[in-house]
Amino acid sequence: MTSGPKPLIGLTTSHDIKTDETIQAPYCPRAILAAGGIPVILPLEATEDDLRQLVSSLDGFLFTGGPDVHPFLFGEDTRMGCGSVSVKRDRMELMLLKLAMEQKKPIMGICRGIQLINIGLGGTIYQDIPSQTERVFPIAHQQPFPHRVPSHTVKIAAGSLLAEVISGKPPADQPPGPTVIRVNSTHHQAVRDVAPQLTACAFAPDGIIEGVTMKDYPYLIGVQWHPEYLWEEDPAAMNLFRAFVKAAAAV
Ligand SMILES: [Mn+2]
Repeated sequence: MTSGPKPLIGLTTSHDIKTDETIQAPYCPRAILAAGGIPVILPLEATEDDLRQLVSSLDGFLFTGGPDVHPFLFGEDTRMGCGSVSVKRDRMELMLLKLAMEQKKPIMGICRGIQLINIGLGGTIYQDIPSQTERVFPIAHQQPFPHRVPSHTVKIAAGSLLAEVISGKPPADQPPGPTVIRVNSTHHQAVRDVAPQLTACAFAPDGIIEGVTMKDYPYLIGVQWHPEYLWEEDPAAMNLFRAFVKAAAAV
């Protein structure tokens, strides 16, 4: 790691719509700390001016997992099978995404995060994978066992930033062909139409998109799985946090 001050990583927080409390599970903050950054939990009620100041002051932004994104935000009515939403969180995160991108700050998205980024840039998502897709071998994207145990494979496109980050090696040092890793899976929604500026670069065996990157942007990676439950034992998951924190340190 660098010897200077540690990069400050802003994290979006969970919102319990029944009690209106914000909740922060410790897994993402622990992973950021382990990767050499300092996690900073962002307030749900921050105004646009507050967020602009936070974006200027912090070095990178992690869009964390959480509930479904409201379908109106990608131009759809609410379909049967859609889950609960937080209007407050949708609003805050879309504002944060816009401001963070204006200042070209490194961005990472996890689960809801990849979907939110895709929607913010004009893409769509499946509101409910099982009822909206036909798959020959339907992967259990809501895995039936604990999050720390991987459940399906993901194929990562050769030459993509994600392949480089996951392997920790530059493209020239990677074996030819896609990189295959084992990931966990706790989602019933997923990226459907990829936003014009994004590139899908990771896929589950049933074709569901599990990773995106953005060309012509300093650093943006979204993943559909949850590396924050895997990094202690899985070098690929640790590399995702390390590369993000390193990119934030370089800002
Ligand atoms: Mn999955």
